[in-house]
Amino acid sequence: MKIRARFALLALSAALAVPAAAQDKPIQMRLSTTVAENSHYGDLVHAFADEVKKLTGGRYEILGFHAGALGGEREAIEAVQLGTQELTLTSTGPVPNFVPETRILDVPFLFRDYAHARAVLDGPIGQDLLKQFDSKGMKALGWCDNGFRHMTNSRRPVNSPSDLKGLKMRTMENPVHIQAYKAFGIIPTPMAFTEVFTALQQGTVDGQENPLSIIQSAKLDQVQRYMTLTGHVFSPCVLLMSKEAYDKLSDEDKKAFEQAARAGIAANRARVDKDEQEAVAALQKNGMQVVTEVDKTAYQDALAGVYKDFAKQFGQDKLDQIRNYQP
Ligand code: EAX
Repeated sequence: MKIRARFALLALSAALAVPAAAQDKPIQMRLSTTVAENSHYGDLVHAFADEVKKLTGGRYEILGFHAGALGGEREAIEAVQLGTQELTLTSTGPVPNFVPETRILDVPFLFRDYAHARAVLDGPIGQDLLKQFDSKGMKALGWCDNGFRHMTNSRRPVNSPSDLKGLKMRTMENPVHIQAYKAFGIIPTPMAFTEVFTALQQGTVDGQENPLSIIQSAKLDQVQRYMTLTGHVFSPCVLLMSKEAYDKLSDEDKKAFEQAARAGIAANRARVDKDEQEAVAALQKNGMQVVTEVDKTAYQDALAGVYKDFAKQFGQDKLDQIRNYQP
């Protein structure tokens, strides 16, 4: 009897200890990117994690996995959709394969500058697109900047669109980009970003296109000699959370995560602004030859045929709504 009583007491104290310990231990959530930690993606992850911690009194802990440690963007979106991973920060590259409505954002020369892109994404058009993720098992917490993409290659300086002809270029796994870039005369080779450095190094492809923030943080200047500031397309990023994980949050915590996302996005955009100021000089210093004077109308003209098709696909009115958007 005595032993039993002591056992019961032990069991009782153990049972009491469990909830207390569980309360102290934060709930951990994984947030992956394919981009180096020291980047506009890493800055978002850090600011988001800090705010989540602060706003939830440390009840949630965001663990950042950078540089493709958990795999490529397509795999990460799949994992978030399935609920086996809580969060990912991704470019729109593979997103249209999950949420086709977002394809319109990947149309080349749709956005004039950062102010225009940010206004559209933060305004009703962008917010409406975020809602389209709900029915696909994801909660999209906000649009951020990857940046305006530029062409790089290891073969020759690109002074006009005709210099792109025949270049084998890695593209994102994005149907809109692939269709448009074919019209430039390049040979598109879609692949995950996690494979790009090696593919460039080994000469599997001649070139690629990405924003300055990516070219610099991924050290692509080590494997690419030529860059042309084509700015041919704006590349958004999006912070995605598993709908399952999001729905488990209390209303108050949902608000905390959304506020933390806004802080993350502000950090992301501030870093992009800084990179836009500094990256070209840094890349030149590392030996890249950069064509800075670019006749953008020549590149737009090369896409005239594709634009006709985009107008059919997306509706000219929808494209104009974005082009002419005034906040
Ligand atoms: O999300 O795949 C790409 O080129 C993206 O720009 C990059 O991974 C950042």
